[in-house]
Amino acid sequence: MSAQDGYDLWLQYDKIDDDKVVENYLDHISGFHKFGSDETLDVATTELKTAFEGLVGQTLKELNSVEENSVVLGSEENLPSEIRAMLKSDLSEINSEGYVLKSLSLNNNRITVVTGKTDVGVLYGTFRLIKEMQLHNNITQCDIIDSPKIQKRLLNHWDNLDRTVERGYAGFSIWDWHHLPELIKPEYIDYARANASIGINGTVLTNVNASSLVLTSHYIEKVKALAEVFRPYGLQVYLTARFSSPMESGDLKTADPLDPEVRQWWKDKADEIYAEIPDFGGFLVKANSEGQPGPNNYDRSHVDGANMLAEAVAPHSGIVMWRAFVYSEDDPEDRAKQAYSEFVPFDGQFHDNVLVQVKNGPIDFQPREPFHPMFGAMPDTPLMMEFQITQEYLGFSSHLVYLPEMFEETLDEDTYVQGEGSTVAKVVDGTLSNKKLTGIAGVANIGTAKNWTGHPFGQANWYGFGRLAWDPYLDSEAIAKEWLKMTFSNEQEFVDPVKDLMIKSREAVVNYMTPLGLHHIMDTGHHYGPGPWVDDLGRPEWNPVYYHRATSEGVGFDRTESGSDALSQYAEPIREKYNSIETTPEKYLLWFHHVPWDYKMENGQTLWYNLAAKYQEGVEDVEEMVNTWNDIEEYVDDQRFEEIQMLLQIQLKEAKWWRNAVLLYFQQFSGKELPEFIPEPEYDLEYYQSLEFPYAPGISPSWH
Ligand code: BDP
Repeated sequence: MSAQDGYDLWLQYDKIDDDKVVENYLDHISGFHKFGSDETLDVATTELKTAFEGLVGQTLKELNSVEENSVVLGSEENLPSEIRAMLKSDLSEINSEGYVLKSLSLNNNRITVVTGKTDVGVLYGTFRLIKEMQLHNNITQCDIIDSPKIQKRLLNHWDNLDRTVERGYAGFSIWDWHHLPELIKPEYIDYARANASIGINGTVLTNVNASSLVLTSHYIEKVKALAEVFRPYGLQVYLTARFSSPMESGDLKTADPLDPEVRQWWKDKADEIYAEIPDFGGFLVKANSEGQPGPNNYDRSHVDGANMLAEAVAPHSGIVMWRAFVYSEDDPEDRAKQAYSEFVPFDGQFHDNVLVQVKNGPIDFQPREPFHPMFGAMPDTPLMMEFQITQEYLGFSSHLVYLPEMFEETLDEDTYVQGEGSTVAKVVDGTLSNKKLTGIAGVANIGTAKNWTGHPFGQANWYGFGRLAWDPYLDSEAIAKEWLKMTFSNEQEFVDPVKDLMIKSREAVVNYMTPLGLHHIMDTGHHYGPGPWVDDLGRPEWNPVYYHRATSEGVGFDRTESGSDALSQYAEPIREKYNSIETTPEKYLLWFHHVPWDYKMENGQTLWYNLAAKYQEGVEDVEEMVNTWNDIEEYVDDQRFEEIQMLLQIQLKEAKWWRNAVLLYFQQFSGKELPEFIPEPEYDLEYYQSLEFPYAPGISPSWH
């Protein structure tokens, strides 16, 4: 097998090694004909040609007319009326970005039509046709209709202008600001292709801890150059807006959102940007959070701030994504409660073009969190989901963790706000409260690494995020399978075990890092490795001890009525169910309760025993992953096989490190022996506590 550096992602068009499949494709496709002339249609046909030629090894000719065995591409309005008539009812089922892929017989000619309401729809349909071939599916009887269920499907890059990436573990930022706008790198095009292939339609280029420099005309030129590359792929650009920009990139004395000059400054800025980039998406804002400036600095509210920006971009159909990731500096309230407390009272007050962007859970991208209680609690405000694709708290790019399994868990959770079945997915896709504007964002794991994401399996998280953004009801297992087939091999003997490995990898990381509802016990700052002992940072909620609250009595954060009462932010029956230790799902036990070490759990064993068992299980899960991978060597090229093999060894080593360090630490409180199934720890607690990693990746200068 030839060496692969992973650059081609899931868009690998190597020749299909099954002759029957190839023959079948050759029998049914011999050329293409397009209706319309548009740069998007051009990229669609170019992609189809490249894919076809690679997959079946024959040139795909452009035809002058519709002939037998042609692929016919064009948006609804450009299709000839007879084809349009045949597809009338299919076309009535899709939205503006959806597509129809259909085998038809036209004047006795067999054809395959790829159409949509717009050329972007045609592009998405083309990628679907290509995918069908990559998956070796039969394309003789195509009858596929699909539309995205969420409108704004965005990547959020936490990329700084100096090319460092906050929480980035795959090298530096792919945006080469210094050489823009003149130098257009092929990576920009391939980035856009990859996103279009999974339906991602927007990208926020800059870090939420924002620099106002990007709003200067010098940088707007550079942003414009990227926007032009991305436009044919249906990918809009967005920027983060630093709230104090009128004072920093402008020369105003204030950034007070109610000050007329400030409001005018933002309007002018928006006009300036839109004059260069007519399809600019809008702004993403982190305000009054972790030291970022915001309206609160002027005693104004989030609504004042968001609406001011919304007014500036509204004439251009832009949107504002206002982040709800806030926890106030002097509020002693449970951090898990703060975003809800601060935002829910504002329900219904934001302008129509504002989305409030909420992280999946109430703390911060942990290996497992219950869903954020804001979902469902603001029926009159469009809430946008924010997932983190980069693995800040999940082993960076050294650990294989398949995140779509986790995304799916959150999307499937029932908020019960409007009775049973009020899932988070329904809040996000707008169906629960009939929202017009909907969105979902994933914090990107992309960098200058040759394979984009560092860990080759990190690509699956980018891919899977895109798929779930398109349809939040998809099954993460099915996504894993298609990704594996497109990225590695169609062989069932490969796909089945590795798909299982991927699915199990999520619970594995929960087990070896934060089982039973533990959270935020990573070492502080870089968040690499365990640090449950850290207790000396400036703010209480920056310290892991704040989250686990271990004492000789027990461990866990009491969020019931007797504790912080964060539970009251959830609807019934969650509130009642989770209020008692007995009825709380064990996976959330220590998230909601402070539990005695001797507490007898469902299996009759104590909490201490079960905690140890979970850590051990986590290590064994990784051992199983190692074994599974070793068994599939023959299906993967040497380069990727060996890289993943080595990375899994790092993961195993670190899983053991987690188990040993955390259990030795908690043992001080439980006062109990380690159960006999825990191997003698390699080092003592003092050793684990002494480890320092000053150069762990992912800390951006915005934190210094
Ligand atoms: C935390 C990260 C920090 C981000 C912050 C955010 O540690 O780097 O700036 O979230 O989302 O997870 O704003």
